[in-house]
Amino acid sequence: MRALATREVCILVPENMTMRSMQIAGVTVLTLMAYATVPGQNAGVDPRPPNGTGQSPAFAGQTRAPERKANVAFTVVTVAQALENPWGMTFLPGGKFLVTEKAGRLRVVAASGALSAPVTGLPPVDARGQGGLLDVTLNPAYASNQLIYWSYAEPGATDMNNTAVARGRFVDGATPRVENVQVIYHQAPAMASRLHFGSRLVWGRDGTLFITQGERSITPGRMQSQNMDSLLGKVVRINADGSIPKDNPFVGKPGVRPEIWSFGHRNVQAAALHPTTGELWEVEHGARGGDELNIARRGRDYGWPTITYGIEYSGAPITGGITARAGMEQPAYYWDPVIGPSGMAFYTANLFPAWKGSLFVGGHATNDLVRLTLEGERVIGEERLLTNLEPKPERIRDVRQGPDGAVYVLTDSGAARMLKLVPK
Ligand SMILES: [Ca+2]
Repeated sequence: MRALATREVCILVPENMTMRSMQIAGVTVLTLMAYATVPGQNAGVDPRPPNGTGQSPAFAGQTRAPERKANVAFTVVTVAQALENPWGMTFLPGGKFLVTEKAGRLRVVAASGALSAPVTGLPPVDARGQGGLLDVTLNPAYASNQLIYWSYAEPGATDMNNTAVARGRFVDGATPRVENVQVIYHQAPAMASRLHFGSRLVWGRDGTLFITQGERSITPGRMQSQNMDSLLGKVVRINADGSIPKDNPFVGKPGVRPEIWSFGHRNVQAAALHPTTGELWEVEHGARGGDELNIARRGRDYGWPTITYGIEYSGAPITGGITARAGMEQPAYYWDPVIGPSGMAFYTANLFPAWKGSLFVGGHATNDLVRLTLEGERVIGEERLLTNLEPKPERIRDVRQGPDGAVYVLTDSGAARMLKLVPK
């Protein structure tokens, strides 16, 4: 069978049945469509068939939201180029940027686009595979304390490594540096894996820091996503100095790591605070057909690897192909086929009125920028932007709203760019 997709419906027709043979058989495509529409499941913006055959969304609109274009005319400005696999970015007061490069370099990008020499003073990173220098963020009181925080793959003994978070006082200048560096968080246990490090750093409104992580992909790591004495496959919440907030959900529970905020996650590389509710929203890399948008709520179980949409990347079913279980959270939305989510940002500025309230998600696998239209906690529309990026489509690694209201995007390659979307 193959999927025949349009903007509205997705139907299955026998592999050997062509449009012409359908017409000869006296069956019009439109008639087929009328009978084959799955209630609540549109074709969505992605014409490819789903990987998870025989799986149904838990509620209408949980996947393949209809295309909803904002028809915004924008110009793509190259802010900086010659970045080597940039991963995360943040905005310094005064118009400069901090940008991480996966290989282990943190750079200051001037408003002119000029790249600084690498910031000195960072601890070593393990840049193999998906590891490296990952996200970067400013302390909420940066203006008075100049503290910056970054996440990275921390090398350990022999082949071992783990996600870690460090902080230090940033000193700008001809040779920028960080001082008084402290590693305030180590994901434990370390594993011998080059995959699934997460990670994004997001400040809660109360000044606590959420760290999104992965489960290291290998089976012994994956199976710890549901183990509460392990930090693998967890979103954790710490104070700005690395101590544990007293109101974390599992503080004082024997056998449970007190850092844990939520669990059952796979590999969370996109996260942002919802601008109205202040809750942590995240998009995680799922199985083949199981990228998920979740609202990571305190103490909740997001199901991995017990439940998931999609299949193993090898093609095999995952734990029997179960997509739902009591006590486990359903994603607010999922993509099958996947987008390879990278960074994300809620758009709240006035520069693009038609985008206000949208959620942008980087498509690392689809070479585009995903724009979701939200209605409360539901996705009601999807649009793909930057699909025709000049001179060629590029992987999108991060997306942020700038202080100027523009949408900033990092592409990902050995010669990548920081782009800025501004009104035409
Ligand atoms: Ca899940």
